[in-house]
Amino acid sequence: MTKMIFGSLAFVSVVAMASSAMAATVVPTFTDEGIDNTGTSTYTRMYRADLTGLGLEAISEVVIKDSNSGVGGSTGIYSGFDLDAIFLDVDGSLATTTDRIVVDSFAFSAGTTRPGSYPPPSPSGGPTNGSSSATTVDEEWASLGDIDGIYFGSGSLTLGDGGSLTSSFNQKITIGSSLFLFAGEVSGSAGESLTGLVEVSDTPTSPLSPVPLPAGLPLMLTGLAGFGLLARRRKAD
Ligand SMILES: [Ca+2]
Ligand SMILES: [Ca+2]
Repeated sequence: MTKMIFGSLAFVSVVAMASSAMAATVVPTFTDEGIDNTGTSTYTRMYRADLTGLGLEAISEVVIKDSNSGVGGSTGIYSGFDLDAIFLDVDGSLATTTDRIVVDSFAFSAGTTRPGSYPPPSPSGGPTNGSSSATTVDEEWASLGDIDGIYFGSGSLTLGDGGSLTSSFNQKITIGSSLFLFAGEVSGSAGESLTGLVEVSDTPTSPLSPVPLPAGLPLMLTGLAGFGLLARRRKAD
């Protein structure tokens, strides 16, 4: 819960397929969309980045890193950036919700927690609010697809100082003519901001990224599929 004017900045990395084979890095511009009034939270400030025009073809994962400023947020389980929601949105409007594309899986690395009030463990069991361990998000508690963060309560994930969250999509999301990234922080302070760093790469960087199949495996799978077809044909005979 970032109560300070100079809160924790976070860096956002979007790892995506570039049109060229070379890895590239671009920085998106986040706009402050104000306190959200479409969800159930009354404290969450939403930030939006336009993902078109950046030379990307598709998005595979988004990485948010707490800036480890040591001054954002509160102490204990509320140290650092408090993420309420993260999702892609086709039309860029929060008012329309059916075009949101939520994340399929998360890889979490908790940052450090400051001494003081609210010592760990959190009600969700991990070192920070919304984590169930130092490497696991309590997805039910944090509900990162929904804007529903409760101040000093459920509905968000606190990263901890220097913590990071990798949000992955099972299938790369094609950007097309319109695609936006939304991220919300549980905070009512206008001093908060989200500094974006978008990394574009065709090389997986996260443990959750798809790992290329061993050379022999696709052949084996094709063979197995062939057996299945044969079996079905025989059955039909
Ligand atoms: Ca929308
Ligand atoms: Ca939430």
